[in-house]
Amino acid sequence: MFSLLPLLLLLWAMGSQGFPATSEQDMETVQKYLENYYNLNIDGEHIKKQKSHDTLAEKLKQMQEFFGLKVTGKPDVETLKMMKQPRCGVSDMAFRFKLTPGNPRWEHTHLTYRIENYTPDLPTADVDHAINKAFQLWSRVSPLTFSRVFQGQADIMLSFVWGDHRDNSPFDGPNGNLAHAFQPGPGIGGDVHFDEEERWTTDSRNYNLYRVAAHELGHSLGLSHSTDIGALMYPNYIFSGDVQLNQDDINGIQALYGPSKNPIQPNVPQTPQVCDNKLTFDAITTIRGETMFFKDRFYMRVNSFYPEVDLNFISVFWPHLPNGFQAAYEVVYRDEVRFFKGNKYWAVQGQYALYGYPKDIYSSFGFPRSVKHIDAAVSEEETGKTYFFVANQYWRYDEYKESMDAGYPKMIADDFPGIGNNVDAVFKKDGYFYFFHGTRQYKFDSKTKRILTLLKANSWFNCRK
Ligand code: 0D3
Ligand code: CA
Ligand code: ZN
Ligand code: ZN
Repeated sequence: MFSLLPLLLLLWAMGSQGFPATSEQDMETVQKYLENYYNLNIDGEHIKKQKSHDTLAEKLKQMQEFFGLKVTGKPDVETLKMMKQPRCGVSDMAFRFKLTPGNPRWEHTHLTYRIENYTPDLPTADVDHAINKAFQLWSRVSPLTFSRVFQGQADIMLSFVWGDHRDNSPFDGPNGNLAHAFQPGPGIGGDVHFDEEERWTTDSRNYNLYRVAAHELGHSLGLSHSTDIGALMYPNYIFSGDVQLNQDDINGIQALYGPSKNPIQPNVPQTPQVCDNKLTFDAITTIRGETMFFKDRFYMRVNSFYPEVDLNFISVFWPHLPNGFQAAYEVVYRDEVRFFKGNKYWAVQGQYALYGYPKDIYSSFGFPRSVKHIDAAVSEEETGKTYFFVANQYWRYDEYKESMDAGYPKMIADDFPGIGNNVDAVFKKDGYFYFFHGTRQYKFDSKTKRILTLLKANSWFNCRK
C-alpha cells in the first residue's frame, strides 16, 4: 500500500537523528497523515519533483504549529502522538487561524474598552472612529458586545506608547513592530498598545489605524496569527484597500465564542485554496514569461524556481487596479498587460500601472455597446491577433492595425469546438491555448482545432491529483 522507502530516505537525508527509533508503522502514520491533511505528495517511488526536501519538514512544521507543538520539522514523540489521535476528516489546511496557546478567552461576552490616550497623527474623532469600527468587525460575527468607558479600568485598555513602556515588550521605533496586544485575562490581559513612533493614518498610507486595531483586537480576544494571507490575523501588515474579516478570521473567533445571534451576516471574502479541486478563475494571463491567475482579490503565480504557489493580493502588485478582473491578456511586443472589468480596461507594464486608464472597450477596441464585459482574452505573439471571448462568441482584434478584424464576432463552438459555451479565462503557452471553464481546463491546438488534453483548472499548481 505505502511506499515507505522515499519517506525513510527523505527523513534520513534531512538528518533527523534525535527522534526516537522510528518504526515502519510510525513512518506510515506520518506519511498517511501528511498526505491526508497536508497535501503531501509522495507518488510511488518518487517524491514529486516540485516538492523539495524541506517541503516535508515544512509540512511537519505547519502541522506542529497548528497544534501548538514544538516546531521541529521532525516526527518527534509529541508529533506522532498527535497524529495518532482520532481526527475529523477535515483538512487542517482549511483552518488556518490559530488560537492563543492554552486557548484563553473571555468568560463574559459583554466587554468594555477604554481609549487611554491619543496619537498626535490624527484628530481624536478619527482615532475613536477607527477603534469603534475595529470592535464592530468582531462583534458583528460573534456573540461579543463592546461598550466604551471613559474612566477606570476596562477589559481592553488601548493606548499609544513608544519605546520601553514597561511591559517587557519595548517598541522599536518606526516600522517593524507596529502594535501588540495581550491575550484575554485580568489586568493587562486584552490591552492593546500602538507604537506611537509609527505614522497612523486613515487611508492607504502606512499605517492604517483601523487595520492595525482590527488585527490587535483579534489578539485581545484570543486569536493568534493565521497562515491565511487573506485573514486580518495574518502576521504581516498588508493594506488591501478595505478592512474586513475573512472566513478564516470568522472561523477563529467562532471557534472561541460560537456564532453570532445576528441573522444578518456580512458577505465574507475567502482566500482561494490553490489545491482545492473546485477552484475556478476570473482571468489568466502570461506576464514576462510567467503565468498569473486571478481570483477575486488575489493573484496566484507559479514559477520554476520556487515550489510553492505565490498567492497574494492583487493590490500588493498593482495598488491602483481594481479586484475581480474578468479577463486579462499580454501584448508581448509592447510589454503590456491589459485587465478587463465591465466595459473598462487598465494597462500595466510590469508592476507599473500605465497612465490614462481605465479606458472603455468601445472606443479602444470597437466593441458594440451590446458587449457589457469580456469573459476572457488572449493575444498571439506571432500574429499580433487578440481573441476576445464574450458569451458564446469571440472577436478578433489586430494589435498592429489597432482595429477589430472584419467578419467578427464568430461562434466559439465553430472554431474552438469542445471547450464549452463560454470561457472563464484563457492563456497561450508554448503554442497551445489553455481554456478554462469552471473547474475544467482544455489544452487546445488551434491548427488542428482539437482539444489535446482535459485538465483540472488548478493543474498548474503542483497539487496531488
Ligand atoms: C506587527 O507589527 C503585528 C501587527 C499587525 C500585523 C498585521 C496587520 C496589522 C498589524 C504585531 S501583532 N507585524 C509586523 C508588521 O507587519 C511584522 N510590520 C510592518 C511591516 O512589515 N511593513
Ligand atoms: Ca515600530
Ligand atoms: Zn506594550
Ligand atoms: Zn499580531
